Amino acid sequence: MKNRTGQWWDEGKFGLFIHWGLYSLLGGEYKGKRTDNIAEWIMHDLDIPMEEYHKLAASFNPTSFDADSIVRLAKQAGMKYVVLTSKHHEGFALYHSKVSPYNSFDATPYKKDVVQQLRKACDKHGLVFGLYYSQAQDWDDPNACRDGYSEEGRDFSSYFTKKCIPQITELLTEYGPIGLLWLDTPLYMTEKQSKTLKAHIKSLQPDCLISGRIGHGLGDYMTTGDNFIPALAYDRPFEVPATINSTWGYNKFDTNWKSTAKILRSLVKVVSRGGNYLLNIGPRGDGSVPEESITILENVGSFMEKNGQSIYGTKALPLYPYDIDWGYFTAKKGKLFIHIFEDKEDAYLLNIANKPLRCYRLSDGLPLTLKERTTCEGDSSWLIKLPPREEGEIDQVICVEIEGDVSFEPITG
Ligand code: JFZ
Repeated sequence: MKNRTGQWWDEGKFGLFIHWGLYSLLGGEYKGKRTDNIAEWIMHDLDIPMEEYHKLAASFNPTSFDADSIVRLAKQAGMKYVVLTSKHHEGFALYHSKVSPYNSFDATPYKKDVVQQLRKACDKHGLVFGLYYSQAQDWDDPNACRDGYSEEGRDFSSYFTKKCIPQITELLTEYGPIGLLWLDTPLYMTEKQSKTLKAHIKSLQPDCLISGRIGHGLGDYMTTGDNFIPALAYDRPFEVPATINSTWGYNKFDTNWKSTAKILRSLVKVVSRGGNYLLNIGPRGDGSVPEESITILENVGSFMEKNGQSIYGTKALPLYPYDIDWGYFTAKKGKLFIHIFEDKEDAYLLNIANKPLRCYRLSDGLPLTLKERTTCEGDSSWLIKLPPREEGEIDQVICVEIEGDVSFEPITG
């Protein structure tokens, strides 16, 4: 990012997204009917009337919610920031809002402020705290957007000035520094409204980053489509929001957990193209985190503990002229990291212009031999002898120390 404000975000690379709300109590099913879409959309997709949906608040008493253990899990996974859904499209706020009593403090037997709890835990463990806020869709407000299709008779500006702006004001004035406001689905917001919102956010907290989904290209960085990874390094900072199974909000029927290998590959791929990876968990209605997500995050954590240096603070690489199918590069000044996702005896690479100074396995510094040659066509080549893989190793990271920034040669043949 151009401004210093975004330094933690540029360097951190990896964050935890938390989708949690009243929909979590339903877990993808309402009165025997299952939703076939992302679970946090259940109110909309199964047409649950507002008055019916409100009743969920009366049973929101998440005694197993433990902000501290969630933030510890994120930290252990190597994540540097956390983004919580302070209010999703359903309209229910996870904090003590004076603007609307439809919140976790006033409308539930729980009577607690979730935003506050997570704020404290993030401070304790040194993670940056961010909030998701659905600024345009609010299915509890008859004047807000619903889905972009049936909006007649609505007075969006009334919702915008009476709920959206005042709630964002609360979030940015009562909870200390918010690293990032993750806005979403701008729908019918005009450019003027997005601009007003941006100016408002920056006037309250100039250092608060704004996600790309504020609309009209006004975000501090680009947000890609969910689970979509740009094919090439991008000329703007970007973030890929990603699910850990096939839903954001908890769905008890969704057992489509991604493997740790798949998650790691996505993380490395995103980072090699210069982006950030925001990986989601969907706690259950009682606040507990599905065990499968815990295991995946712990596995990613053991990789990050040994190899984090190949992720944090790295920059997008120039385009490598060859399509290698066994791995990816990440890089920072003076270092090229080769991520090897297949069991191989050696890594043979062409057209890397830099002079290699030292080569070792990143996890423990084990020195490796790198033979540098020029091919008969005149291109440079490196042949690195790889150590045997460790038990269960998904990504073997090799560090090659080089002079300056990585640069690749065009193919001469
Ligand atoms: C939105 C939300 O509707 C969803 O519930 C979840 O919070 C997700 C993170 O964001 O869904 C989107 C928004 C944009 C795209 C896809 C899903 N997109 O641009 O591809």
